[in-house]
Amino acid sequence: MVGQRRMMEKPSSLMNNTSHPLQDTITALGSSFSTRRIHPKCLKESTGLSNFTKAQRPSNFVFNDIMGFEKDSDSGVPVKDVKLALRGHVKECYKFNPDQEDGGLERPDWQPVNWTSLRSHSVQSHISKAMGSSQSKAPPVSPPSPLLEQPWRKVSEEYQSNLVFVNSYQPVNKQVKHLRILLHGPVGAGKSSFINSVDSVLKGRPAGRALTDSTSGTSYTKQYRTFELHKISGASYSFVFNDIMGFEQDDNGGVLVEDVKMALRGHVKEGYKFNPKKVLMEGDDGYKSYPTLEDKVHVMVCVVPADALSRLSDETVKKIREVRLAASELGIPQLAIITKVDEACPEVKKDTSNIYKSKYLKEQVERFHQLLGLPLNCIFLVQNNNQESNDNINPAILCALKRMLWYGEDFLKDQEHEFP
Ligand SMILES: Nc1nc2c(ncn2[C@@H]2O[C@H](COP(=O)(O)OP(=O)(O)OP(=O)(O)O)[C@@H](O)[C@H]2O)c(=O)[nH]1
Ligand SMILES: [Mg+2]
Repeated sequence: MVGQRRMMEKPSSLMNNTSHPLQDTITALGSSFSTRRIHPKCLKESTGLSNFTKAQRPSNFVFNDIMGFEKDSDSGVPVKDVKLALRGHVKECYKFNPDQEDGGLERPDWQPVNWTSLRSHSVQSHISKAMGSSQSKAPPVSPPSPLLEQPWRKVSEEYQSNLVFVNSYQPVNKQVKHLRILLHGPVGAGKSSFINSVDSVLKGRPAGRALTDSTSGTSYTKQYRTFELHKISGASYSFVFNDIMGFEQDDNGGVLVEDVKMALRGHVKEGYKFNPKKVLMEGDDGYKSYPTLEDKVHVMVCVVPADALSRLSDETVKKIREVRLAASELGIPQLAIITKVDEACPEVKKDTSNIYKSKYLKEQVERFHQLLGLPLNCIFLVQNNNQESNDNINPAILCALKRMLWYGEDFLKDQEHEFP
């Protein structure tokens, strides 16, 4: 076996797992097979990782453990020696010599091939034999499910109560009419789409006021815009979204970090067209000199796409992090939504209600948590409502929105105490 003990962990754990479907078969292969793991001799001899060791078991097959390959050509097992091992020329406990380019094993160390002892019995063929047929194959072991049994965040159960909360939400702080949510993140992440998603969920029909674009590359949204959402009655909800230009990979395009910081403090006027080459300054047309609490951002949401999370450039991550630190300094709470979950996970594409069951997406949440340092309970998964309405999408969107309102409300309450 080429590799380290890690490769033995699977069969070993299988032997120790009495509920595994192959356990009966493996037990039938030898009386003490399932009770003995790796022979103590093997463990001792292979500690240095450079010996040719045989893990002996009182059954019909053995494992050979050898030194591992290493990145450097002058360390690790020489390929030639592995080839010799394949042909049975390596004696038990032979110490590999990585220094010799052509393979460390000289002719005097060769052992004559004993074809009888060398006959390779794969685990597979033993299982077939134990099953009574040399032709029959081992029963297929189903791969682990890509889904958790239970969702790690319950969004469906809370859908109705979240809807009631969002509909009736009013900021306690009477200095503001609306709670302001700023969306930022890489270009094409789904910031504008998220605004449409919320609008769609609340209207119960598709909505598309925030214009979106499907050709990725440069920022589609270029202006600072506030979206007030309306109820069927015509009244407006007590929160607004601010949509801004996205971060681009290189420094020549996309919104500037300093401009996002300006937006956080309420200095960016409605309709301001971001200039990727020039920071908004006091005295500029788009600069609001005396922002009120209403103009300031009350909760900041970073939007990132699940299907490209692993490809976010260092530069983009740096920009997101800089903005996060600026928000923290201002005491502004921060959340994140991971969009395009349907593109990243086929199980979710099939059925969006699997969103919080997907193991892969949970990993992405953890990855983003590590990347940015945001607490796990502040990161939400969302599929934007970019096609026809899909009722399974709505609970996750509302769950994220409710948390935004909660956190923004806490911030506004604190401001009430600071500026009564
Ligand atoms: N499949 C899928 N596509 C999405 C999702 N969210 C957004 N999109 C698509 O992604 C593309 C970009 O979305 P936008 O909402 O324009 O992204 P943006 O972050 O506003 O982009 P910029 O304004 O350019 O910074 C559009 O074609 C959307 O339809 C999603 O959850 N799933
Ligand atoms: Mg946009």
